Amino acid sequence: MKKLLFTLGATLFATVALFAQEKEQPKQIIAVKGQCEMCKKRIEKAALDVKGVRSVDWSVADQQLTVYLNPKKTTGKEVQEAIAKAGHDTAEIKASEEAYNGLHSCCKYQR
Ligand SMILES: [Cu+2]
Repeated sequence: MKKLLFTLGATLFATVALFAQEKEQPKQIIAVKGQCEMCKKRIEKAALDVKGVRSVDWSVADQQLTVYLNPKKTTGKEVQEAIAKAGHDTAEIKASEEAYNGLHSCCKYQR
């Protein structure tokens, strides 16, 4: 009985994991706040440094990052965490006060 329950649990877990993986899209468009070309470099570098990210493009005008990633290796959330660490607010993750204050004065976007 115990073994059966374990098998059921493992199967359920695998199904959920698979579902979560399927939900992660290889192309994602994420809102990221920034101000200038320097921000663009910083945002794109932070995103590209995440393992599994293939290519990125951030637009100053749209305040949006287009990212192509390998869903088996990373997630949009992970990319956002890396960008927030670099000082830029994203759709789901806000940069810490410290990270924001570390930005160049011309890069301090409106929050
Ligand atoms: Cu800037």
